[in-house]
Amino acid sequence: MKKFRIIALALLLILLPSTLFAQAKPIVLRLAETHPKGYPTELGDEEFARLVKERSNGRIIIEVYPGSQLGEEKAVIEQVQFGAIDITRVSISPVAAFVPKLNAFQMPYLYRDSDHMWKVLKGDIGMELLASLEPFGFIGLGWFEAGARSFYNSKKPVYTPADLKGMKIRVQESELMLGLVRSFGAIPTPMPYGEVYSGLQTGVVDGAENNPPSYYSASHYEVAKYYTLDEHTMVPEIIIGSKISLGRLSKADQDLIKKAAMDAIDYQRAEWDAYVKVSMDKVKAAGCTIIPIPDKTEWMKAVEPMYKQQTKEIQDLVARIRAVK
Ligand code: BDP
Repeated sequence: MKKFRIIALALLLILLPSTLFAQAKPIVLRLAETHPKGYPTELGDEEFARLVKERSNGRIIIEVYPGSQLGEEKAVIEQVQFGAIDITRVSISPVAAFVPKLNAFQMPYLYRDSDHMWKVLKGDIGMELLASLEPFGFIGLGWFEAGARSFYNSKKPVYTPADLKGMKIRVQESELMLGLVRSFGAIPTPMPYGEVYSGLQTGVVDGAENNPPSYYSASHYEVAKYYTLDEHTMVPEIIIGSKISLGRLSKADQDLIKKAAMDAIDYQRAEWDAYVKVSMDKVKAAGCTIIPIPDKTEWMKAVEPMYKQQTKEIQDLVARIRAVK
């Protein structure tokens, strides 16, 4: 009996620290980010990770991998779908290839302004679209700001859509963006973000389109100095999790992660505004030709037919978005 008690005690001493250790081991989730450290979306990711760590008392750690370390966006989205990457922050543009409904959010000249877009994203429609990602293998966590996208090129100043005619323009891997560039009479060339700089430099493409922070931070301004502020789209960024990997966590932990992503939005938006100013100052100082387009009527006219070409589902969503006051 005594011998049995000694063995039991010894076992307890051996097992106790290992169970304590097992409990203390955090859940580590990898988040893929295209942009480099310090870019507003990356800072937003860091804030999201900080909130998750703090609110879970260090039980859940999100490791941010910036600068496309885990791959370009399309490949990363696929890996998230398969559960090989846990979370990513990407533009909704390439996600729409997997979840077509999202195209509604990147229609040209859709939002009245950024406030209108944020009312949509944080309201019922935004929540509905995040939830609609689940059947496709993703858990929609939240949105980030990405401002407005405009054309830039290495050839000449562009003042009207007619000036774009025949130009080869890089687009994201998105059907809708291919159509948009064609509406302006230009030739769309889909290409991963990481290849755009050399594409512009070697003349594989004449131009591309993006917001001021990307134009500046990816150094595209060095090789495409004409930037026309036509602001054709406002394409929100999205944070998506893998249904396979996040699905293994408890409902409470999934909710904690979702809430943290939503709560990181305001921080990211403030960082965004600051970085837009820095970017514009830098590209002006570098001698880029910035062409403001105060009256966008003819730009809007050129893309108007795109609205009629959309599915009924998207047309209905567009109508609801426009009705948000
Ligand atoms: C930037 C987005 C990034 C996209 C990139 C692109 O933040 O997620 O990958 O555009 O054009 O604005 O591919």
